Amino acid sequence: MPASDIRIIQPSSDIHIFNLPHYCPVNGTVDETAQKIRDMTIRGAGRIARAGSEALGDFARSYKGNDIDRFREDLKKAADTILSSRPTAVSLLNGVNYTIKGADREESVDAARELIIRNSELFCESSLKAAETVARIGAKRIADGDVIMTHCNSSMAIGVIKEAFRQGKDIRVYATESRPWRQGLITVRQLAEAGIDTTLIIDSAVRTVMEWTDKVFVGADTVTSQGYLVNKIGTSQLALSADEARVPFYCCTETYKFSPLTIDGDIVPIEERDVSEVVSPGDIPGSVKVFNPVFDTTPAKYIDAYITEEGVLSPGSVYGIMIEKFGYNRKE
Ligand code: RI2
Repeated sequence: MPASDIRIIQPSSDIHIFNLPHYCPVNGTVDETAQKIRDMTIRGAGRIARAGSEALGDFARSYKGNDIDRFREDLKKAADTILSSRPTAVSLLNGVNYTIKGADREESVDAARELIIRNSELFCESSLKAAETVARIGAKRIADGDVIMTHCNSSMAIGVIKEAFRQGKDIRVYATESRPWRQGLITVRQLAEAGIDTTLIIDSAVRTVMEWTDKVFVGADTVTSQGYLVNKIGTSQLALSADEARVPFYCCTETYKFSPLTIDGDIVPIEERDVSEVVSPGDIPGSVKVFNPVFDTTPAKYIDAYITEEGVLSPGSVYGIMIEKFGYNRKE
């Protein structure tokens, strides 16, 4: 059962599962985008942040009306709608905050609109640029002949692996299935399409395969001020197995997945999704409970480095970068 310092959140709506989408053009209304994030048509910590930011940009672009007070109220509702879609990845919160930053100081709807559209474009551009930088930096940690393990479907980890391969390094990759959503199938498809020697493993094969793995690369949903990693359920098992086998464990992440809220003591909420993702009706007796947490926490001591657009960071240096990027607004 969950440890006492983890808060479990249940999604409120029905969930459509097992369709494994990995790309979806956004351009939707705020409600449509929030729904696509909730049902995981749009997924991945970086992608949901850009989708949320773009939806707010579209909200501003299509806003009718000239009453600035009304605009601020509607903007807040739109931001809250996006934020309510998934609770764990702080990328969504940081993306939304970046997009609406300064809008409350504007005195006309036109000025606020322009600011939000510009912020949204800047956020999406800098997010994609950060991904390129992380790929370039991370690829240096991969040597010719390396056997790599990755978990779930992280565009950041995949970017690093693909960049190393593009540079001509001969690598092999083991990718976990990542039950229950099986995002690992997206990963193996993406790696195989790039021409990389790829093997799919079930989640419980991690410890066996770790024996001949050279390095582990995973993504992040949230990184705390203590340098702890919150990522797809099962990540901590990879980290423990890697530690036992003396295999370096790297997390590839943009710094907007760092959570400034954790400086002030906030606990990262861990999403729990519907039972139907794990079992079908009739699979098990009705008296059996099902626990389906989506993410877990890996303590800093199991993480060799965070590979970010600001460079390769130790977990202990996350706090300093967090203060630099987000400041610290203590809640009194
Ligand atoms: P990128 C995913 O969450 C996985 O936990 C993955 O490691 C993380 O987002 C980061 O993804 P989910 O949306 O930003 O599948 O690296 O629950 O693509």
